[in-house]
Amino acid sequence: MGSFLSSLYQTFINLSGTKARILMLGLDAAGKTTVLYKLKLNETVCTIPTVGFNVETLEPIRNVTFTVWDVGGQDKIRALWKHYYGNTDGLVFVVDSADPERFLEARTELNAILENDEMRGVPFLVMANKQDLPGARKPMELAEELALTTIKGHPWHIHGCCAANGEGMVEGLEVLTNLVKQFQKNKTI
Ligand SMILES: Nc1nc2c(ncn2[C@@H]2O[C@H](COP(=O)(O)OP(=O)(O)OP(=O)(O)O)[C@@H](O)[C@H]2O)c(=O)[nH]1
Ligand SMILES: [Mg+2]
Repeated sequence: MGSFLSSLYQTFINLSGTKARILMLGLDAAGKTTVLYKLKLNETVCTIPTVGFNVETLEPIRNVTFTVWDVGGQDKIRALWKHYYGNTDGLVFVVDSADPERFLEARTELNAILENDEMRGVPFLVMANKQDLPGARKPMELAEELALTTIKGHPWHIHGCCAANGEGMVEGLEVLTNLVKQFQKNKTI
């Protein structure tokens, strides 16, 4: 009976599609807002540093509808990030792959986010952004700089992308849809 109900539930989810709340964070100028509007409008918008947040609902990716919260990353407003943690199904952490001087800062911020109780078990995607710039670190190199393999309790994936032309973003999010579905399933057990 239990497995019958569970497969019925799965069928329902598959038919209706899944909705997920995605939080997009990262240091200032990593490219979060550029990512968001490239995904939403397929346009490269001219951004200014975000004070506060932008929120957009995207077209479904693999039957998952992401509502993405892009929160400003300047140092003095990072204290506000925690107010967005509640009910997060997935984190997108955007990094400027061509800015090695700030990798340690990015790593520290990522760890602090993931250690918060409200983010327990939340899967994350690192967008290794700005792959078009000379000297940009490849995703595997960036994974090492951010010490991602030492992070416990959070499924993750890293993907190279370029928000300026859109390359790699959807592919990264496709992987995130699987991690988010698993996270949501675990929550209902
Ligand atoms: N070359 C290149 N530049 C990019 C890319 N993505 C973003 N940028 C540029 O990086 C700068 C910062 O981008 P934003 O999207 O405003 O960065 P942000 O992460 O939203 O910054 P905050 O709102 O301050 O947290 C802008 O000049 C963008 O045009 C990329 O893939 N390649
Ligand atoms: Mg922004």
